[in-house]
Amino acid sequence: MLRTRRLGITTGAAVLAVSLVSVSACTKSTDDDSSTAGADAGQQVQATAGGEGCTYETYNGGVPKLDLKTATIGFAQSEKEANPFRITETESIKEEAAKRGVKLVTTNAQSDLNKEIADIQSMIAQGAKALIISPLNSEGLDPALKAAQDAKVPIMTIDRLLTSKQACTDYIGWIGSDFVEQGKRAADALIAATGDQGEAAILLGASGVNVTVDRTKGFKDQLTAKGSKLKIVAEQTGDFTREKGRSVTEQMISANPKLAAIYAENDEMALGAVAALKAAGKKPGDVKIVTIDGTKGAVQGIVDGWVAGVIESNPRFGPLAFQALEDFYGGKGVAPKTIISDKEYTKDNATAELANAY
Ligand code: GZL
Repeated sequence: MLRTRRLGITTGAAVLAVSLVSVSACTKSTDDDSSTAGADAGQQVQATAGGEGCTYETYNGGVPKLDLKTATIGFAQSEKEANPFRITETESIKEEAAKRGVKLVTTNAQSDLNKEIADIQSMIAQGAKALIISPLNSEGLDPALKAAQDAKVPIMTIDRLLTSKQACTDYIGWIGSDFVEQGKRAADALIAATGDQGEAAILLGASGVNVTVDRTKGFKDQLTAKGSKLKIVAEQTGDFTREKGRSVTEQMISANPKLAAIYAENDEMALGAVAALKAAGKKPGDVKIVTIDGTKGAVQGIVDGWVAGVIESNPRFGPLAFQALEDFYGGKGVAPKTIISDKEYTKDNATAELANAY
């Protein structure tokens, strides 16, 4: 069952480009194709159908129907909120819950997998009847998933994907970015910024996360597809953190004095790299950096000349996550994958678009 929702439909494709001018308008009717022109800027969403929509009746043999106005919903955040991506993601969930009058309880695993498991188990014990989870890793949440299954508490996942688990069995569905596409766009931006020449390094994201795998795959595949002359001389994880991004970059520029380019798999690592370059006496633009997220710090880095390009990874999942829960309990069904669209910041739009960064 493929639900249209104010679509600019790509006919014949399994992917529907959904333009939600105002998410609130879509909570009234998801089949409504009436215009809500003039509404605040919404989100461009691509819904990959990939099978029947999941409902409370079909999920894992059926779970109790909830009224979102009276039930308690839990949100499990994965990483510590030192990263604007995490801060914005949590804010988006809280704001949408408040807008809908939903009772929300939240936890933060502080980047510790065992704590995320305990957080999920404790929210279930406290009476959460449905969960929105941002997984820390793509594997390893099994004890928490089992506790939720045993308690018949359905889970909507956002952000990172539980790669070996099944939609509508282990979790309702997943909302996130196309991370492979992000890597490809980053490669195009780095090729343009460097004139497609010189030595390049990759600051990899955290290991055991599909985001890292996909952003790396997309980047390398695109370099190959474009016959790029960029030479990757180093790649090492910076764990998605600023501190490690800085220390790894210090090592990379020391070992590769001719380094001309860095692909950072998130902005926190990119800003760590900028700090390392500054400490090494480099000038803005000496080393071209392309990064992924869309934080204010990184986009300001474009304005200041330290960063060549930023591919957004949109963390504003709140409206879509609660719309999914509404559709799950309302019987319209939830797609296995919903891909949120990401913008791009360049030297041509960074100043004008800085306000939209997070
Ligand atoms: C992407 C998310 C990534 C961000 C990083 O959905 O999982 O994790 O790009 C964050 O900033 O650490």
